[in-house]
Amino acid sequence: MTIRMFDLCGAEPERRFSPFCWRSRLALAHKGLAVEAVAWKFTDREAIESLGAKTVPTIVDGGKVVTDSWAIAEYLDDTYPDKPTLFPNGRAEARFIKAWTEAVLTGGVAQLVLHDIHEHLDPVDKPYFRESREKRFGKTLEEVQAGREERVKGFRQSLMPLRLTLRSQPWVAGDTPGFADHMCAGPFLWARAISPFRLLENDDPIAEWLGRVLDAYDGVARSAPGYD
Ligand SMILES: N[C@@H](CCC(=O)N[C@@H](CS)C(=O)NCC(=O)O)C(=O)O
Repeated sequence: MTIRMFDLCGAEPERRFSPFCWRSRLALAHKGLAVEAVAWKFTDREAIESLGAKTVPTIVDGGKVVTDSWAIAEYLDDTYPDKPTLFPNGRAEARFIKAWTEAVLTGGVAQLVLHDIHEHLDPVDKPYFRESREKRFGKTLEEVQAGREERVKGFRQSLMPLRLTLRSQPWVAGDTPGFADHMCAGPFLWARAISPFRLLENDDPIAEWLGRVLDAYDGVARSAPGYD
């Protein structure tokens, strides 16, 4: 049965940009499960609140609703154990990757592309996004993004743990990809979808790994609208 997944979109329904939704899209592809990725906007509250959810990704698998990208990954591995595992090194170590991507990577990317996100939203979503994010960051979207040409250097330095890992192995999870890769890739796929700004230098091992992520699973990420 096809799993339905509510997936954040921009003004164009095909432009999918949520870093957390990308985690789940890649996880579903890794499991080889059929998915209908339903375009969802920030202001479509009723569609997910009627399922008891507040954020996307939210999936519906038969009668089962699961929200939160980590909970979805655990659910998929528990429910479909005969498909390739998302946690080849166990869940405990993957939790560190989750924490690092949320504490360092996601915030770092947000500070570089926040206004670009706004520019790609449907007009109906723009006031909500501006108000909620300006409250969260304590400044305007334009102020958050200002000076990024200089600040990107510090961002690149903050990626050293990921870069060093990828110097000695092709995937964060080891010889083959896993949910650790999906979590690290989410923020880069987010930026790719909504911003022409270059986060990485071409010769960065992280850029090479990102190319592998884009091509993985029959190019599910590569074929999505974005800036290359
Ligand atoms: N911990 C959640 C976070 C999900 C999340 O924050 N999703 C955002 C989109 S990237 C969302 O749905 N935001 C709703 C809103 O801002 O109103 C997960 O891992 O799925």
